[in-house]
Amino acid sequence: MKDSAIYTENKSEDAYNQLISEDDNELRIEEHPHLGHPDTRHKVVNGPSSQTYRLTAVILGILCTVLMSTIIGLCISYKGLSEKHIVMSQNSSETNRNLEQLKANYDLLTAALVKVQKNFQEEVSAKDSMQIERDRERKRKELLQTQTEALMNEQKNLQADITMKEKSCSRCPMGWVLLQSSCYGFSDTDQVLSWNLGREECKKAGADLAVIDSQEKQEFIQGILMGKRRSSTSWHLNGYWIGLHDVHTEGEWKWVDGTDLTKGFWFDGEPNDNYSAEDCAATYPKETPLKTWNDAPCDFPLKWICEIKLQEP
Ligand code: MMA
Ligand code: CA
Repeated sequence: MKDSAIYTENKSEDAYNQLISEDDNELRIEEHPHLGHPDTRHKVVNGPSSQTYRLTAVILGILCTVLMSTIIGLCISYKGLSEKHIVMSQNSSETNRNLEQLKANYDLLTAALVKVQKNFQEEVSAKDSMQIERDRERKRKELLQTQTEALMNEQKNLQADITMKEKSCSRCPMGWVLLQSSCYGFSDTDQVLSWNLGREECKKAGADLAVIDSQEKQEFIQGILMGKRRSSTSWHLNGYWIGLHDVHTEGEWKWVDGTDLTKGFWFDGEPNDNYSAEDCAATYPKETPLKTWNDAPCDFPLKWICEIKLQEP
């Protein structure tokens, strides 16, 4: 039985070897005496073609293995990369969302910054305006201060003047006017007298005819006479006797207080001692306040000016 089987098997192997030989004359399969199966019992023999196949198969096997490994490796890598990609996509979405949020925040902040800048600008403008207004107020205040000081000064001077005038005026007769330390009285408008009679009237009031021995007195009295002037009356009838004469020596003018004339305020061409009969001096209301005197006859009827010299307080 066993031998029969081996025979059958040998028969089959022969057919197989023959078939192979028919297909390829270069390939020979040798029976292996120790192994029962053709795959293990035969080997490719007889020549380089068999070796080439084997080598090719080995190489192909290796290549397949490498390829498989590579494919597996690539699959693993791909899987890893896919996972990474998913994670990165998720991260990217998150990042995009964050970026959008940041952009929105940036826009909000920019708007807020613009608003703050605008407010700041307005505040600066308001501050500048206030500064200008404050400077203006300060200047106004300084001006008012200066004016107040000036007014206070003036008030002080006026008060002093009033005090002095009250002191002096109280010592002048009613209707007389004060200059420095003298009271001056003017005769009534419609009354005229000779130089001597006019002087008498002054003496009745404790005075004498006026001594006008300074420019200030001359101007002061002229101011008063211009106020009393009557335009209808002839100028030479509108004069006022003053305390000056040259009755003793022609041309030597003396004041009633005994002093000599040092400076006169004569009209042009005066004193002219007209008709050699003019020894008394009078003053007239004239437009030229420093040229108002004339010598006239002493018995000529004129108005007069009296003076009371006050004692210094
Ligand atoms: C003239 C002139 C004077 C003189 C008067 C007298 C009008 O002026 O001669 O010098 O004193 O007359 O009235
Ligand atoms: Ca004269």
